[in-house]
Amino acid sequence: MSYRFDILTLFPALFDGLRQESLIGKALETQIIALELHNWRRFATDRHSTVDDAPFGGGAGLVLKPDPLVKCLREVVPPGSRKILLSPSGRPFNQKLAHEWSQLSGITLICGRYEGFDQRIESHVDEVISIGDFVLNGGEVAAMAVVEAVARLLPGVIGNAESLTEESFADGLLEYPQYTRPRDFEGQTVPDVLLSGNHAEIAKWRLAQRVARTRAMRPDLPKD
Ligand code: 6GU
Repeated sequence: MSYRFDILTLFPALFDGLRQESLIGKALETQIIALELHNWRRFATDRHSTVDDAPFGGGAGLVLKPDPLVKCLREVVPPGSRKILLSPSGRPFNQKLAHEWSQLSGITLICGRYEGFDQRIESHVDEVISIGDFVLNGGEVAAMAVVEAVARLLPGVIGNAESLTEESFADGLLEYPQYTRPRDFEGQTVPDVLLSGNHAEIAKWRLAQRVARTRAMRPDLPKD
């Protein structure tokens, strides 16, 4: 059975690039994942297929109407899929959530546009999620980030399972610096310890580098 991503979006063409991305593209081909796009504009009932309207109480911009979106949710979401609304006002997305969601049969990602959603939509979803403290024009780019983060944790998507357990956030520390050839690049040389062949020393150095980098770049993360 494929892991199923259902995406509700007014701009399905934005996902064309994601489908072609190498690892996601291969996972689609081998049917490890399925990516179903649903343009919920087709659930609008008026002559102009209206999906947004002026906010009660006044203010700039338009608000996404609840009726076409909720109708779409009712008709397309498969049983067992977690319904996730993408919004800058959501809870922060992180690696722990990616792991949690990778254990499900699938997730449904709801992408907004314009100024926001009618509040009553929230009662029809399981989670409201943001991918960071900045504002995007719509949830599509955020949805792609979530698809990648979850898909790469599924068995068979990444060849080397070791690269999953060693990487940043698997244990709350950022990654150690990596080097490849040449040994001297424009005067910047590879640290001697990495050329020493002493695996215990290399492991010690890498852990120290991870702690130092986490402290410097992310003072908000725990250091050990
Ligand atoms: Cl999920 N949506 C939008 N529109 N902006 C965001 C975001 C989501 N996460 C961070 N900024």
